[in-house]
Amino acid sequence: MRIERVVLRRVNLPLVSPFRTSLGIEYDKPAVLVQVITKDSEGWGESVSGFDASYSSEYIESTLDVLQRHLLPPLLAAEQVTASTVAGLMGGVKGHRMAKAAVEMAVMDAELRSYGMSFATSMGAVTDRVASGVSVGIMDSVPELLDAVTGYLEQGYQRIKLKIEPGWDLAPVRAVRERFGDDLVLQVDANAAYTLGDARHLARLDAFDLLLIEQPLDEEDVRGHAELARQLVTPICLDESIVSARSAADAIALGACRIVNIKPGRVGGYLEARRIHDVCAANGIPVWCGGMLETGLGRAGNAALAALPNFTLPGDVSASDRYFATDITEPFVLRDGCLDVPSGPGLGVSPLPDVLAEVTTAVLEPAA
Ligand code: OSB
Ligand code: MG
Repeated sequence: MRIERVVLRRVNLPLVSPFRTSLGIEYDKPAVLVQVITKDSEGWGESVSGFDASYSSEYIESTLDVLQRHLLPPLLAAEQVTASTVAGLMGGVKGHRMAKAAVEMAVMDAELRSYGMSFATSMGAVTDRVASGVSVGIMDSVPELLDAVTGYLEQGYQRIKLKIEPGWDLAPVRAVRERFGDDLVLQVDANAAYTLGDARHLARLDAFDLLLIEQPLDEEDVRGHAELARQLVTPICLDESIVSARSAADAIALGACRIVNIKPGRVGGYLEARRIHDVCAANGIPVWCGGMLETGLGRAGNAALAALPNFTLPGDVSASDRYFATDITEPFVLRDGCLDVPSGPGLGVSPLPDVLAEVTTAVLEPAA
């Protein structure tokens, strides 16, 4: 298909409650939305880059800049662009995976809509509902955390992930395990807040029967994770360190992780996400779908991805109301601890024009 126009929107959605991690605190969720328009179809993509470069080197303004300056011009000039060729057309640009992921997502959505095929079907989904977990931020006190977890469990979330950092690790984990019992599926995420020197401290988490510890060390410290893995009983799961199928294969070969968190935005898109899923499956490594507080657009794609067969653990694919009072699509709701995988053409959801107008802070259209 030929792309006639691309419209970029910067949006900002207030979060229902502040989200604090070892990286900082977020009150709003920003995103760049990419709308690809062809003669007979249109598609939507969402970039997961944040306000700052604390999670990865990308951030919202870098995404807008690289899209306009480097990624979109060759696409607008190309006669033919498809989901499977768009990565190649952007291949002259190093890195910027979050920006590339948003473009690929929009192209894939437009293409699949023109065929009437869903993301789930095109990627090889084997289920129409996915188990939903929730990522719980760092709180001011343990009682406040216990209240938040109680609320999520009452709604039916199937597993709890606690954000941790030095000074907020053993005590909150112990309190949640004691309050909710041994059956609670519980895991933690450090967002790279520790060093290998903390190994003995982190080993104390072994007492709490965690499903996994996510990204304890620096994203580039893959060998450190392998060393840490030898000192912990709790399985290590990597998030930030896994940026491609190749990095996943390397981390697995080094023994740096027994589980992988796959975020399409972080790895350059849904097609690379599927390749990581396949590499992990071939190595007996279970995966789950991470999240970046996506709007309903990214959530739709993530739910479809999480329906692939090796996504055997509940993901950070929570209902819309865990994040926003009003999502920009029809809201995703929790039903028996699961989200339905959209089955309509493409993402199966579209932005609601009124909400979109309300959250949009800038509209940019790079010239063809
Ligand atoms: O590390 O998984 C992470 C949100 C922003 C940046 C990094 C992370 C997260 C989450 C949120 O944990 C997961 C979600 O979207 O619910
Ligand atoms: Mg993480």
